[in-house]
Amino acid sequence: MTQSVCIVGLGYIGLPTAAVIARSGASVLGVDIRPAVVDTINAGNIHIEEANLDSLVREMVQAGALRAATAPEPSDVFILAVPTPFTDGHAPDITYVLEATRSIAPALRRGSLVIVESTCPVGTTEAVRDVLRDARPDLVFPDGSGNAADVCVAYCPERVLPGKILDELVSNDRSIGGLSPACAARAVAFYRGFVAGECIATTARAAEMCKLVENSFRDVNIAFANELSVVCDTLDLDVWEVIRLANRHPRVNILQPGPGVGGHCIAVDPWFIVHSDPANARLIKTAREVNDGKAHYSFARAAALADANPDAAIACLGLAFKANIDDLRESPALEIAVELARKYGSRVRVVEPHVAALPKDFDGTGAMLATLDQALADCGMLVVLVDHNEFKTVPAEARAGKAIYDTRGIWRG
Ligand code: SAJ
Repeated sequence: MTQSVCIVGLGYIGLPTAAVIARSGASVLGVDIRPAVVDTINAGNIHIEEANLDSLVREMVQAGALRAATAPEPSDVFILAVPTPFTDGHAPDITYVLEATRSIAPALRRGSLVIVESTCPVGTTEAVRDVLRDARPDLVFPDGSGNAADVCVAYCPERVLPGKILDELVSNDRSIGGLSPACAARAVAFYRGFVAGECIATTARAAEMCKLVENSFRDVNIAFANELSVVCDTLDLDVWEVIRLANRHPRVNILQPGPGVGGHCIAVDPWFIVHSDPANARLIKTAREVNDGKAHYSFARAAALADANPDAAIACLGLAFKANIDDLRESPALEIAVELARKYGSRVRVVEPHVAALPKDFDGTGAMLATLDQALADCGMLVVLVDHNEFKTVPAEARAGKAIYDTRGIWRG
């Protein structure tokens, strides 16, 4: 019998996951509280930008393997893929996960498998189980004693890279943590239906921590590169040249500096570890501060260049949090461009080929969205904030004679 799968949250993770599972032969219902998103998907279209996702979603919707709705329906498998933001004090906010949990509770049946994919602080899968147990006293849930449960509950973090999501959903290994060994085994069997990478069973708590550790590892390593970039500025050295040379050592592999770290993952998840043990997560916290500080530093350097070139219009190249995507969440490029727009108003042109209009943050500043060609023609100052392909290929003649601050090192030499 065709397996039915209900995925709650149709964002950057939920929608591609829904499409890939539909392609594996399951009958998939995607759930989102935003009616416009549901309508878009049911029409065979998508509301986010991700390589090759549009054609896969269209194909799956047309084949009847994928449909969307605003509420869950009884299913064999439920996947929660909703956001976990943090509060002002950097404390994790799992409200959306718990709301999504409550929304699936009435649709659970004996034999259902519930999987949390959202990035979560350690202990969240147990909290999800507790919410389900309260809502469904007619069903038995795993209690940690190895009891015979009616419903399996597991945690399996996504680890896909935006821009390569469809490939990595299939090829990456997965850490799959159950609230019992039986839950883990059941979830492993489910993921093996569409994952070519290895599916490794563990506990829910270890899988929750594993996800946070992966992104913290990257954040710490990017912080090292960003700290080096500031030190190299002090010493009047080209940091990209220094890193290129150091990386010739067989055991050195330094990442690339930039204007800071963005996105809803690496700029957020390390705080979940810090919050769980502030006294000991010192390096992780410092890395966050170094990366956030790099955005302030980049703004200050751009502002100094703007002040030294008072007649130049200023082109901010890129708003996205990284190259060749449309995602502006936690983007240092957006933060820097907005600050420049607030300070220099109509001198500022913003070039972001992946958005159709300037975000609201620019309202009232006087800054304008421009094409790359317009900005190159009009602006005497260029600030590279994102290494989009379009920017990398700007010829040297088009940049000649302009004041340039290149936070990504794309125009070296
Ligand atoms: N960045 C640098 N220098 C680098 C690499 C990245 O400044 O050398 C910056 C980017 O410009 C961006 C930020 O870091 O602002 C994050 O970009 P990213 O490409 O490192 O990662 P994300 O946020 O797109 O995806 C990460 C991935 N995690 C890891 O590589 C450990 C991905 O596998 C996760 O699935 C994703 O977070 C997630 O959803 O958690």
